[in-house]
Amino acid sequence: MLAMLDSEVAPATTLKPRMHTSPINMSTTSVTSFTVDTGIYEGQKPGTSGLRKAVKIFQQEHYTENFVQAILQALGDQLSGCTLVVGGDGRFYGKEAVNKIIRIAAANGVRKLIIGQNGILSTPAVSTIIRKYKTQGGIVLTASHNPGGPDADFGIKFNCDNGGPAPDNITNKIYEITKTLESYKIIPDISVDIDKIQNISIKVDGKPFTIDIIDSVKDYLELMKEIFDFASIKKLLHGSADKPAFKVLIDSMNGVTGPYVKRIFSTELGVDDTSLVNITPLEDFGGLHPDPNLTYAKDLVNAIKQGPYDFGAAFDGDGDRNMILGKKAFFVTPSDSLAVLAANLKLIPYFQKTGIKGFARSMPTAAAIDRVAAKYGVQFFEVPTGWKYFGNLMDAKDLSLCGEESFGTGSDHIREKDGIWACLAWLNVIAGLGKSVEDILLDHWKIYGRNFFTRYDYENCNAVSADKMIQYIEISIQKPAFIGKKLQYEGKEYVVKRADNYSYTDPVDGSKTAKQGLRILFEDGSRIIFRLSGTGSSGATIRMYIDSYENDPATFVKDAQLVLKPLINIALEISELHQHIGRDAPTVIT
Ligand code: VG1
Ligand code: CO
Repeated sequence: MLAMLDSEVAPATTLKPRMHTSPINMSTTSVTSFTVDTGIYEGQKPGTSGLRKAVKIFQQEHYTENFVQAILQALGDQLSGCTLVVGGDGRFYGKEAVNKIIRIAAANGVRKLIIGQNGILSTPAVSTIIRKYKTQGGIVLTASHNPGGPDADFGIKFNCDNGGPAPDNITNKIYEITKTLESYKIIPDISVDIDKIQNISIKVDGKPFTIDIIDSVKDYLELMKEIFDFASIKKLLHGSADKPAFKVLIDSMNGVTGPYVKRIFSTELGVDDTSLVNITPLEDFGGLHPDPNLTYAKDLVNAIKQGPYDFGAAFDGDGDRNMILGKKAFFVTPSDSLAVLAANLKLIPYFQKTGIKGFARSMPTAAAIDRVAAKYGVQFFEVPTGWKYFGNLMDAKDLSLCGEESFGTGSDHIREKDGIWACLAWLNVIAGLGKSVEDILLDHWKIYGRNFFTRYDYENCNAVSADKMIQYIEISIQKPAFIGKKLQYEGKEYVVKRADNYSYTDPVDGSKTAKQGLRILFEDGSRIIFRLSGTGSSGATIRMYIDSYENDPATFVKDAQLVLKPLINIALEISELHQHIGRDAPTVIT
């Protein structure tokens, strides 16, 4: 258990902060900051998307405080007098963390905090608010799709002033600070009712400090209304004289999107409340694993299979992921979703205004969007896994639309992937094309061919064995004789064209990121990819990605698992996965 290592380091305390039990009258208050000596916790290293650990790890004395102090110190010159946005996905420990951030930020010279009511802000909403109010950044309290509750996970992520997840140079800086931190600053006296929309100003060490508790939804809703054609979506959803109503079922999986879904789909678009499920954010997500895929969003899949619905969508805990389904639960892979949106982007008012600057996908994402980029002559980028790698391209105005196979889709309207945005984008496109989800896909494949894709996840593996397996594969695929090798399974043959450990040079700032996944590329464009997850909180998760292109229309309607079976088996053989980690089957297949 990797995570347990952290708790073995007991920090030294010399001063315990005083705590008031009831809120003090903030309007007249002037308070003074304290310095608290702390000890160092090992392993406060942000992964693919922030620091994610078990709640019990974050609850250790000074653990959360240390990390928050490190984030603030990493702001350097920007810290004094800055404004930060704070909010999270509503999971257990979130409110406690917000209060700690208020006390620590105030003591560190932050001038203003903008906080979502109840501590609730979806990840895309944080990005929206940072950009709209031009703040110096934000702190997102989420472990995204990881389960929540006292025995599950928590997470803290820092977003920069462009609204995007901190890039590697910043997260490395934060980590370096955690390794030498001797103390943090705090004002133990501050206690704020974050459930109430209000504006509070006090003096901290003689300087003004403001807390703005805001409506969690308002700014995000306004942005969505600027981007999409709400009138045509509304017409689609309610039908007209010649068209029946288009029935949707939206599942927030008890995550943060609940209040957003209610306001956008019910209040604005008039969708019946019975078509919006799990829309109350719960601290433990009601025991759900809030990850929108065919395994964890089974209830939605079954309801759509059996019900009268034309469309289904689900979102993850913090609202940045999405899954799109058509009638009878016709599944749109995230890679296809991205390609279809790319091909139809001009139907969305926002892109009519901004134009289409470029497309991008993460390396393991199937190459379907590459074909759309080629057809339209739009510039295209491939980046490592993690949304932070799209940010520079967007800031440089080189990128309009991007996505990841892990149910992440988004655009340059903000600097995070955006679940509700993807759902609205699909509805806007469907309204424009006047076709079913399935027909849109079938027509798309007729033009571009189909990239079959699957991802096998082996969760909670022994970390040492997983590392050994990755090393083993790397050595095997880098032998010169591997190139040109013919790999066969049940009569299908694939010829190795190239194999490497993926590395990326950011075209905007030239920064290099190495060892981002082992790739085996075949002559026909098919790919096998292995990488280790950077978002788990214990043990190791191995991800195996398979991408294969077919242009024979007879294969388009076939089951992906069937079409990909030869490559899947070749991948299992090359990696000797069973021998290394003793698993016969993956935990999750997407
Ligand atoms: C996973 C996904 C990656 C995504 C990341 C954060 O990372 O593969 O594509 O960007 O989660 O998503 P990893 O390192 O576990 O493969 V979220 O919605 O959890 O913020
Ligand atoms: Co997420």
